[in-house]
Amino acid sequence: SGQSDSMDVQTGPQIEDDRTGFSIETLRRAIADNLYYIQGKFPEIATQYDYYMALAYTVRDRILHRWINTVKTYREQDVKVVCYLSAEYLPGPHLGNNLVNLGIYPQVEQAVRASGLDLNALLAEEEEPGLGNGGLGRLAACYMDSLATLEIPAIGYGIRYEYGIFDQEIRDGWQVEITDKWLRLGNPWEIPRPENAVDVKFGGYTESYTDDQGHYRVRWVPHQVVKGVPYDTPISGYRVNTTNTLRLWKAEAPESFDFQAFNLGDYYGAVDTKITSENLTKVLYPNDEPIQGKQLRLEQQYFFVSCSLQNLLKIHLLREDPLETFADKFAIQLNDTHPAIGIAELMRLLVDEYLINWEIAWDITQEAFAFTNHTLLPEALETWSLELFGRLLPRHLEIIYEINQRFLDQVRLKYLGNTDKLAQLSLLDERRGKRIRMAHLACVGSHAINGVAALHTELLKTGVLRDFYELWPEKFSNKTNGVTPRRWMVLINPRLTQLISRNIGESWIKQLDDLRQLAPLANDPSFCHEWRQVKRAVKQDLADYIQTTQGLTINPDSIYDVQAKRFHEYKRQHLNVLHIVTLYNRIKHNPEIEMTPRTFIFGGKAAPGYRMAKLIIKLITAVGDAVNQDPDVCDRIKIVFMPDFNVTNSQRIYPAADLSEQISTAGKEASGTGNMKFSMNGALTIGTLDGANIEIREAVGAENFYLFGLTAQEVADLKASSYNPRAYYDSNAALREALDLISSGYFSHGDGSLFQPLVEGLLHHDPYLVLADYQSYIDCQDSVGQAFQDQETWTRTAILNVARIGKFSSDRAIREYCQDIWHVDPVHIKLEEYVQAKA
Ligand code: H53
Repeated sequence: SGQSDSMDVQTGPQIEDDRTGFSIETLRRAIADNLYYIQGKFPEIATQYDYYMALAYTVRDRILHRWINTVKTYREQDVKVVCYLSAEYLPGPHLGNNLVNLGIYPQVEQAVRASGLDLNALLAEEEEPGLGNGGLGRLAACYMDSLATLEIPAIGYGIRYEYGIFDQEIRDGWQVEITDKWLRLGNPWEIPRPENAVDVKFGGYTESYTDDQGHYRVRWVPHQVVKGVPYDTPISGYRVNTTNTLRLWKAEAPESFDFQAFNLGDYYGAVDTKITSENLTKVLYPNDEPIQGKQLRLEQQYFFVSCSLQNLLKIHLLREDPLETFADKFAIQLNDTHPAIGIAELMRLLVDEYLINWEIAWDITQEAFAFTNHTLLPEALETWSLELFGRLLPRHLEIIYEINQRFLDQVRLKYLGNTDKLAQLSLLDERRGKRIRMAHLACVGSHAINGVAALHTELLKTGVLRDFYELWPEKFSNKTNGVTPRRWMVLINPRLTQLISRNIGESWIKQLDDLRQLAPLANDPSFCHEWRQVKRAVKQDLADYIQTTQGLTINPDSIYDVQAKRFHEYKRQHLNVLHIVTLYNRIKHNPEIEMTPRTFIFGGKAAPGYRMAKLIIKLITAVGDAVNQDPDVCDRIKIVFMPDFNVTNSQRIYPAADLSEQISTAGKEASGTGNMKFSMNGALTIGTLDGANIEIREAVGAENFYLFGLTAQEVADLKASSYNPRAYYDSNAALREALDLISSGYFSHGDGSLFQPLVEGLLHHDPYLVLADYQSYIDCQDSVGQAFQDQETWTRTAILNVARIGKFSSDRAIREYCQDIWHVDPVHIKLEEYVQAKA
């Protein structure tokens, strides 16, 4: 054995020890050792999963060394820490990403081969933590990656759901939900920290008392107490030592709580308390936006926020810092309104538990918190009924009343006698049966408020948050979303990564703007040829996967036209289907028609209770069944529904796409992040002027982007002038024919009623203007089909897309948050010698 052959990682003094060494032989021995001592297996009976675990622990050991040094450094240097509060995280499988970040992918590949195994097979064994629904949770994971890579001290706080987002199966063309038992075989990436458990109170009542100094105080007498146990997962940065913590809370019964019942012989009652406590973090609510206003959901939100804030205060006091400096040491980001209750909770902790006076506590709170809004859908803005809220969190209700009163006093001074303003700004919605508006609480309690794309931020300022913008314009800023190129390029598209790095070096992986150096190569025929070969190989991989998993043959020379995202009417998967049916009709009318072959690929889950979204899935699979078997068309059109779209499965899809469908109704998609992942992998976009599409188009150049549809302003105007979808149906023969074919039962074995709700909804309501955008979409798709015929130009355009996509790195987004909102700086982590560190 000897030194590692890749010393890219700043490893410090290296001891070639089985837990830290990077040489192939050391890694091989460590895997064998872990198989024996962790899995308790010998090779003859070991499963692939056992080997995955043995490898995961091997990699974890190398990370632990860095993690411990990181935690130590943060403690010793009294640094300011970013605290990202998010009810959802979708980190995806950890193993591959950690290999990339540590820079040990090649060595591990060889060590695994030397053990007679295949790294890809082991990577495939990992169950991903599906602790989120979609964009919001995945954004949190990208941001954790960038924070570590930029060496910013950060903790991500969230919930350790025992069951993550359901697994999707397709049966008879319908979505079926299967519970996600992701922890069944153990999780090598987490370390439980029961010694850091905290208690969280629920229900009961409040009472006032006068303390020794004669101060009026309030105490909360809860009905129930739940214990929060933290589980920590290391988040490594790319080729830096920084390894931050993702701390997820699990609910348990407090040991002592029902001892009385136990002593009295009420064994069942005591166990019952345990069961109800553990229910709290049992399952992720499977709604993307809007979320469901259930009591258990509010309990989850309060639970993880209270655990996290108590934890922060504990860390702060351990550092022997005075409470007054709390906001100098922690920047707390609210990922949407889900953790907004944290504002009332920090006030409660400071005022009731740490006996700080209200004004000082309020200054600390406002200085510490910042709020990201992620949606414009009015129905997605969270509110809670006073009745439910007061029953669960009686003290927080009082605190919110107090915050509101002081806030409205301020508003009254500014808008003398304007009662409309008061009603519009109030934390309480007095109309809809008295509800607490969490977005208003988040705005009032934060020093910074941001949207997630330029258009979205502008629409916030003129729409849902306009009154707050008028009051505090200086609080508002835009932070366009970004995604991490480590996972979304390097890990998932090694062929493209190698091609790029061979030509422009590796700096782009940390400085994505360096991809600009690819631009001149778009005119280099041999580079373009290699690019095409890479794309072709990646498309073949996906074709092979679809062949194996679904028995469906697709043509890798066809356009891979992909729409992969949650199902929602505003995302308009049904507009995509209308295009497919239109092409189908064209071929049926004229079987000899010239048409660029296309493979339409769909992926995505529907919220289990969202009937229309599930019906759209059924429509796609039904059209697929007809089209894929029809000998007239199946050489030109194929339809694939990829079941169970999650991080793992998405990683096969983005690299293979030629065309990325970003076709939401303008003004509805806050940002989108899948749009960025497709572009980074060389797909061209067909899209509306919505969310980050606008900025992607600006970046890559209008001539390299397929734009169609109404603008957000035109959408608003059309809706204001009583939109009549039926008129589009009446005047457009191809549209009429497509809708009529669906209504006729052609795709549903003659059952004309199956898709009626969908078709009738479009004809009579069409809230997302599918029919209004239909012709524009079809025309645009026709030009895409034409353009694909010219592979040279297409490739050049794809290369330019990648060359100009640098802005959409989450590193850029995180740098902006650091500068404008958090005011935090990088902290370099040096590795202490291992032996010394252990001593
Ligand atoms: O957040 C993404 C955006 C996307 C938006 C999404 C989102 C959720 O996934 C869930 C709730 C919510 O309010 C918003 O729909 O446009 O890209 C990250 O910002």
